[in-house]
Amino acid sequence: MKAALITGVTGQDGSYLAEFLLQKDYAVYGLARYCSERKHERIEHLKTNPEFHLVEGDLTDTARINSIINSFEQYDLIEIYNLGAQSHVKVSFSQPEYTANVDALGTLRILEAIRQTNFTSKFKFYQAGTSEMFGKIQEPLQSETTPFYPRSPYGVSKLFSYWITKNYRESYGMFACTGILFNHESERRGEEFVTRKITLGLAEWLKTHKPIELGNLDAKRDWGHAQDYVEAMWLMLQQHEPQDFVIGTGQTHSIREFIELACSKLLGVDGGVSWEGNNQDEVGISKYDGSIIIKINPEFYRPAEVDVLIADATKAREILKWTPKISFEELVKRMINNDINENPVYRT
Ligand code: NDP
Ligand code: GDR
Repeated sequence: MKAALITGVTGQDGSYLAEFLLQKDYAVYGLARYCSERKHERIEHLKTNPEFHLVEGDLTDTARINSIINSFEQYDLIEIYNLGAQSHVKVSFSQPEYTANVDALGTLRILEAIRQTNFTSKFKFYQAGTSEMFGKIQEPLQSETTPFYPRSPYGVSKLFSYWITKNYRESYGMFACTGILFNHESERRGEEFVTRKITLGLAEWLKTHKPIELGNLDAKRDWGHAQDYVEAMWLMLQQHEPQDFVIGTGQTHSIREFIELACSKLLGVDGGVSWEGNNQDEVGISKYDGSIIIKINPEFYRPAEVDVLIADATKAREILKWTPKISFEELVKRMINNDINENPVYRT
């Protein structure tokens, strides 16, 4: 009898991971926060599955985390995927303490709860680490051995979680590891992250010609599709030994390139966007009808920026046999199609 507990099950990754694990015959428990309106759009379709159970709780609530962890004794194997987090980098600058409470101490609460059970060896623990821990990059390609240099309260909090996970592994022999995942997006991506903001913004622009307001267009990210990345999380917990892995595509693209590709998918190869002006006065103009698609709003700049990220996922390729299946172009196409067609894909 095997069970999985997913914190952050209502989020992008949590919803894909729950689907993935249900197909593999796990009893899946998803931790969700109490909210006044119990609408969990990304997982609504899973609620009728008898193997899927919602558990109410919050990562800031130690007693509740302890009681949830203790409730799993009946199972032979329990995999915990700690995906719950205040995951927005910009928000972490305005809410640093809350971010640290959830993203750093939340991890410690789970690890300590596992350690205090009398069935610790039944657990395997996955921590959702991030390329934001590399921040101001110290090597052109970032691997498991690249030194960290986080650039936000979010990145610093996640780095605490990385080290505390390693510490519990080394101190208590727990099966606990961190996946250092680079950006991954999807049709279910939160609306405040730049890729979804662009694809939803383009859908709106088609109807109303309202320009999309963005910050830094020159940052570069290594973007993959979330569906590929949840498989990597699971693979990490199927290894004999707990180890940390970098997961990414090895390719990087700027926000500007994402916009250009999204516009060409939307408006055809002869459509697309051209750029005029500099810095805060820069605008992206539709080649199709000359109207403004993109404007800069300095409100979306960050106090400290992560300029470029590129994964070296050689270790994952060699040990986990993991490679991403969905290309950057396919990712953009899927997101555009989804948002233009207003066709929610929250169903399998
Ligand atoms: P989302 O922001 O989509 O989901 C975050 C989840 O965490 C939501 O279910 C949210 O619940 C939950 N959550 C937030 N605060 C708490 C809390 N106090 N107690 C319990 N649950 C909470 O993130 P993603 O799915 O994109 O990412 C999953 C994880 O992977 C996160 O930890 C993120 O930091 C990390 N990560 C993400 C990457 C990416 O590119 N997507 C890359 C690398 C790491 P609610 O719905 O109630 O808000
Ligand atoms: P990121 O993702 O910070 O990499 O964190 P996000 O999409 O928020 O930003 C990517 C880059 O785009 C620039 N940008 C904007 N970003 C947002 N959100 N809104 C804008 O209007 C905008 N304009 C430009 C940003 O400055 C940045 O450089 C994501 C999250 O999922 C984290 O939880 C995760 O750990 C990392 O990816 C890997």
